[in-house]
Amino acid sequence: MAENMNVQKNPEPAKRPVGIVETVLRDAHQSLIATRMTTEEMLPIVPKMDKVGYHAVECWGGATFDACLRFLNEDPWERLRKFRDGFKNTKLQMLFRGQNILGYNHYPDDVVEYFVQKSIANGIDIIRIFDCFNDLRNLKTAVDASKREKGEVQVALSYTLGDAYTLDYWKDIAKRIEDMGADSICIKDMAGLLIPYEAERLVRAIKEETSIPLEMHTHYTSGVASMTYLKSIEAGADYIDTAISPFALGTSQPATEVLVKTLEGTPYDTGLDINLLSEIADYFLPIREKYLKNGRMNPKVLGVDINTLKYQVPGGMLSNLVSQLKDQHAEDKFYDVLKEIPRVREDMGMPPLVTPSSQIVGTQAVMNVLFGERYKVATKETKALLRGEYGRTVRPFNKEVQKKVIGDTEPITCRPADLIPNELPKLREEIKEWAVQDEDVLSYALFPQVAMDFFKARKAGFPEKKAAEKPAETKEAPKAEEKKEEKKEEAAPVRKLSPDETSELMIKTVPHVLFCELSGGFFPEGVPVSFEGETTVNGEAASFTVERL
Ligand SMILES: [Mn+2]
Repeated sequence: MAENMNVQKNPEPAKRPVGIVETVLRDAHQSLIATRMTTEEMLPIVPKMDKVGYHAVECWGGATFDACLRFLNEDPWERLRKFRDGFKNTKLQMLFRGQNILGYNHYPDDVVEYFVQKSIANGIDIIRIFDCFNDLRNLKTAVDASKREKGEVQVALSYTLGDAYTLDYWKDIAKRIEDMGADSICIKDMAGLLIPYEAERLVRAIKEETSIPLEMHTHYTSGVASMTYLKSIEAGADYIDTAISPFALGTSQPATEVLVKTLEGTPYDTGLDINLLSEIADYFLPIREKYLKNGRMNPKVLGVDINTLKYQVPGGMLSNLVSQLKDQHAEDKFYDVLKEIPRVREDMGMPPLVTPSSQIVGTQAVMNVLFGERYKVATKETKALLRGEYGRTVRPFNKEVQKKVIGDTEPITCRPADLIPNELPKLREEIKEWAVQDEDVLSYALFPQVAMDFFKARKAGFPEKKAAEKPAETKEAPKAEEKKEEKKEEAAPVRKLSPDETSELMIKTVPHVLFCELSGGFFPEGVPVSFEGETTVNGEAASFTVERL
């Protein structure tokens, strides 16, 4: 259609204020300090944040749930209720991994529905729902449940690059999201791959195709994020995700104050008060300093990771590779693995690389290189993926590879959760002596072992909480030991693996290790991490602790 270039009736463009979604209470600290900010550190600033006029505050979901139970001895539901009490005027937003809820595998529909119901009942207004394959079948139960509970539904596209991901692909999926009944769409660029002019094209295309608001979510990892936001806004994006400056940049989001100032006096003026924002920044500054000092925030993750742009692989995934290869004394294989990643991704149907697919592809690539033969050994997750248990990918799986990995097993083509029976009644029965609130069954459904440890600690009055207040470097390893001792007393004896055995095991369990630590965000290189897990060795239960830099 030809544009009429001669008529310029509007000297002043129409106002289109951009909504700001503040991420400091969820994604920002998930990305920079492995989700370790405590409720106690968050609550004092809530009344001030409530005065800002954010479109929403993202404060729950993603890895926060897991981290509360696993590392902070906190009840995530209690945290949510405290936010709800404090945020009287601001919408609360959460991130929800479709049929994976806040965990790493698919859960039955009754658990998904009850989780949505309880999230909204405890204070969530907006639920952002995504699937790592963009398989909309995996979102349907969560979307329908959110609508039933009168929640605001945002469906997020997991952004990625590749031949299959054309503008038509994104337009089509955006249209289908609108048709599903979503209240808004989000372009979720978890890796920082979306460059500014590409973002402009993408936003324009989606805005042409749909009439619901569009939100942009990206990370600063590759250094382009604020430019990407600016081009997106000019092209029609309605909301952007930003983090208050002490928890911005690096693997986190662009800084809130910077975007607010940039848009000031333009048609996109957010209307937010820069002085109020700077008071909020003042509050978070000492918290940043604390985590820098204790090593939880590593200056390395605050810079630009150019590998993200060069290899189109999420920055966190590359640092994972480095540490996996180090563990195997095979750092010289780094470039072989880098070449193997796109091949594995292709074999697996070109999925976006986001939790959990990024870990599955990355680990399988490592194994293919280390074992000297592709798919000689396949992880449990690779097998599940090639059986169709994570859903449908944009391209078909490589038939030969599939055959080699799963043999004659018939892959599933239905929505994976159709094959998972409901289990709430059974779960309620299992924890009835420990539950103190309805929500406990949901914590247990997602993270059975972690939740059970939490319930026990809660009953005992959190004796470990004092120890947890010590600096990060020293606190977790001994804590893990203590927990294991406790388990030894009450359950069947569990042998603790030696460091050598653990190292061997690492290669087999890496996906689980990463699932727990990564939880949808990045695993910043150099951040000290400890992880405990259980496995079976020659049919015997064994526990292990992994610590690495
Ligand atoms: Mn994110």
